[in-house]
Amino acid sequence: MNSTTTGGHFVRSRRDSVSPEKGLAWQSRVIDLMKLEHTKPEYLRLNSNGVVPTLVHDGVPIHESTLINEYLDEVFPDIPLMPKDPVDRARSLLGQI
Ligand SMILES: N[C@@H](CCC(=O)N[C@@H](CS)C(=O)NCC(=O)O)C(=O)O
Repeated sequence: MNSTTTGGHFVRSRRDSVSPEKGLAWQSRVIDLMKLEHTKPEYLRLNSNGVVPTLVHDGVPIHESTLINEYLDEVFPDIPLMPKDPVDRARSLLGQI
């Protein structure tokens, strides 16, 4: 997957990873909250809310964890992150709020 996720203040040592859930290759970009990197203009251009995480896929930034999961399931449906059953999906989404 040609994508970049920005996230968290915990430094990842590997810059290229494969998502264990969906088997997609992705590249991590660390945003250090302690250094207020999430408030810098270059990050705010990706995520105007100034919070992590942000997914950048094919040059398009997407933020909000729930929306990122829904996007990934729609674009890469082979291994779904969310349950197919609407009730189970609603319960899962409630757990993410
Ligand atoms: N609703 C957002 C919440 C994101 C969020 O609050 N991220 C925290 C880290 S877990 C953050 O970036 N905090 C920095 C700040 O609020 O200044 C989501 O689910 O993506």
